[in-house]
Amino acid sequence: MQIMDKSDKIFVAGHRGMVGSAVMRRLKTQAFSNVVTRERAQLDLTNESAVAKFFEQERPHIVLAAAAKVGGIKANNDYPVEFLVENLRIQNNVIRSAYENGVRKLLFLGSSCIYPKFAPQPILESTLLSGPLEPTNEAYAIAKIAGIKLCQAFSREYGANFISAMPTNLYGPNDNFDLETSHVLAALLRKAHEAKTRNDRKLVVWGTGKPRREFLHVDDLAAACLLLLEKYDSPEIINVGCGEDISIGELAELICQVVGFDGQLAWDTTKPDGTPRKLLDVSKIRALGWRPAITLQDGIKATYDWFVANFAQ
Ligand code: GFB
Repeated sequence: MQIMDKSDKIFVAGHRGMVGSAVMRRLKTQAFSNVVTRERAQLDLTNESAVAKFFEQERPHIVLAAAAKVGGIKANNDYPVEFLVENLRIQNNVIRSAYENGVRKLLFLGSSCIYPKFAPQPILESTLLSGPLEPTNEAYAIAKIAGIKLCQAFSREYGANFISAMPTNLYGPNDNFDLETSHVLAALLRKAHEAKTRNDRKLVVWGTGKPRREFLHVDDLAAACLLLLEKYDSPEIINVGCGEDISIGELAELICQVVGFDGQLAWDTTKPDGTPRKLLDVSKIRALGWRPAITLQDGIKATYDWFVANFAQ
């Protein structure tokens, strides 16, 4: 077991994103004093030589690999080339340079979409690569699986302490609220807010509303990331979720209630449902003593407040 020192140099890749910014907040409250970041304009993580040079100069002790091209079901389905190529480049550059520059520990973030479309629920870590993937996010999932396998290869071949966590569907401050590329929770918050503002009587939700998803507030994930960096030293992947799921229809109703939109829901079934259910088995991380602290209702309220303060017109 390897305990982090508060003065360890920690590189957060992707610190402006929803996950990276939550990790930054958490590192600050936990008094980690030596955090390194780079803006995208200063360091292009898809550029192999630029990443190598950055690692040679900075030589961080710990790396949190939270940089990725991410998006909701539509973006994933429409742009498989970009999701595959960009994510492979970023993770190959970061993981390899981390090893070559003596990084003591690296945490790679995957996604629950790496599991087979029809994996038994709740999904055990051991079901990875036991069946076909959900087609709408296959490219992203393949990239993430390659990242996991690269961390495991560095661990097996060279003894690196590179671990991988699989978060469930995330939401929270700094989420993407663009309706074409966002995930469902952010999209529905924005749609409900705008429908309320315009006094619409109808809110259009994609798909049938039947798929079930598990939602975790990103601040809970950030706490899990720090715990894993401090306590988890196995190359075996580990799930991070709240252990409960909800249908998209129920989520839409909850969001309308929080936002105060009292019109009707309408279903656009020309849009894909995606995987029918994605609920993680979280026994492994629970055994390490981690529990999420934010209920879905409270998390949605807090995210709506953030959206109103930072995004809404
Ligand atoms: O969050 P989401 O885009 O991603 O969609 P996935 C979840 C469900 O919500 C799908 C429905 O059944 C959507 O059809 N949905 C309803 C909507 N209304 C909307 C809407 O306005 N916007 C969006 N985006 N969805 C993603 C993967 O899958 O999950 C990624 O594509 C990633 O690879 C991420 O892993 C966590 O849960 O289906």
